[in-house]
Amino acid sequence: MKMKKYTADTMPEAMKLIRKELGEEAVILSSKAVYSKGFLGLFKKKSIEVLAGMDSMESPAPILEKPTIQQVQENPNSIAIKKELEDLKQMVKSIGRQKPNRTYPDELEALIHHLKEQELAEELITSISDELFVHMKKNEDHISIEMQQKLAKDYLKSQLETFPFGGISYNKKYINVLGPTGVGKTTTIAKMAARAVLEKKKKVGFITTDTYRIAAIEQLKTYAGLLQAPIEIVYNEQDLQQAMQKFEALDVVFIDTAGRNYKEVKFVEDLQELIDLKENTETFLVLSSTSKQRDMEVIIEQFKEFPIEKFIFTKVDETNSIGSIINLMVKYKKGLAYYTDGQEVPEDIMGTSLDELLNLFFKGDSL
Ligand SMILES: Nc1nc2c(ncn2[C@@H]2O[C@H](COP(=O)(O)OP(=O)(O)OP(=O)(O)O)[C@@H](O)[C@H]2O)c(=O)[nH]1
Ligand SMILES: [Mg+2]
Repeated sequence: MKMKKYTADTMPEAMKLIRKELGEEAVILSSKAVYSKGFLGLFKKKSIEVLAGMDSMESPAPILEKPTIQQVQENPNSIAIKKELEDLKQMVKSIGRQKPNRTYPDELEALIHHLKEQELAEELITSISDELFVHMKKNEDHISIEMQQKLAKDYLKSQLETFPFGGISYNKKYINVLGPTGVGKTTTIAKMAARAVLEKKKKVGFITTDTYRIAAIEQLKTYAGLLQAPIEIVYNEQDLQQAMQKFEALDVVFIDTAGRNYKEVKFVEDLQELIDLKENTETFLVLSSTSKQRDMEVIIEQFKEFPIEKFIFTKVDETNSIGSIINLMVKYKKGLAYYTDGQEVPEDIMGTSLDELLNLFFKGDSL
């Protein structure tokens, strides 16, 4: 067992030092606040002293032979030594079993477990855990589960509050909905359009560039029919220009594209040029929350030429972990327009606020 004392101004700083030197397997053995003497008892400076240890890999414990009964009889001190040896062995064993998170007290285990289950990014989990630990140390080693949740929420809030939330802003006419194949773009457009008509009394229209499949056109036509809204199918730039003219009197126009259109660079460039992206268009990137985070990152990179301000996450009903929503927002500095949680049009769509997202995130049953 390697042990070392660390001194730092704050607990997170001490933890950083310990992690750097001893690695993730380190365990905190004790911690206390120490005050420097100061001048005439004034200007005292507080720092944190932490004793950390870890089961050192470089210097394995010496292999000691079990004392035999004969030896015990021969040496009366050996009973005490044997007892000490056993204690030491137990200690080393239990440290060996401790995984990285065991550097935190047991009280925090349920919350940390929940964050892990939700697949929140490791850095975010570490920052939250450190904050909770510091709070505990300041409060005689006590922290309620409500307080843990509150502090965790506050931390995530501080990471997310600068990004835009909520659905369509309605200050742009065109809503460009991008995303890979099958994530639910067309279904989500139908949900958004229904809300625009029913709740906001907007005059809406649809443009689809998804000309690969008859079924895809029919799918959007069906929704347009239900809303008694016009739809234009565009095969080229000229069609698109004509459609935009036809829709001059409308308030909101949804543009649906097939995921695979994005493989055609020329098409995408034309589309971008035609629609005055900055002035007239609000662009959403649709991702399925059932996808692996790494795959979603590749997709986001693919769409980075587009002025995407907010994500839409679909299929939240089909997953138990939504940490990737938060991870990706933080990583790519994007907002969240909606999340969708089912196939029913128009019901299964939620225009979220930051608080609603965090409530959803902490709703899980593992807490
Ligand atoms: N469970 C669930 N299914 C959804 C949700 N949103 C969409 N879907 C389903 O996902 C499937 C694909 O939806 P589409 O809207 O056709 O997807 P798309 O992105 O337009 O697909 P392409 O046009 O082929 O690129 C459909 O079966 C939808 O009903 C959701 O929030 N939850
Ligand atoms: Mg589609």
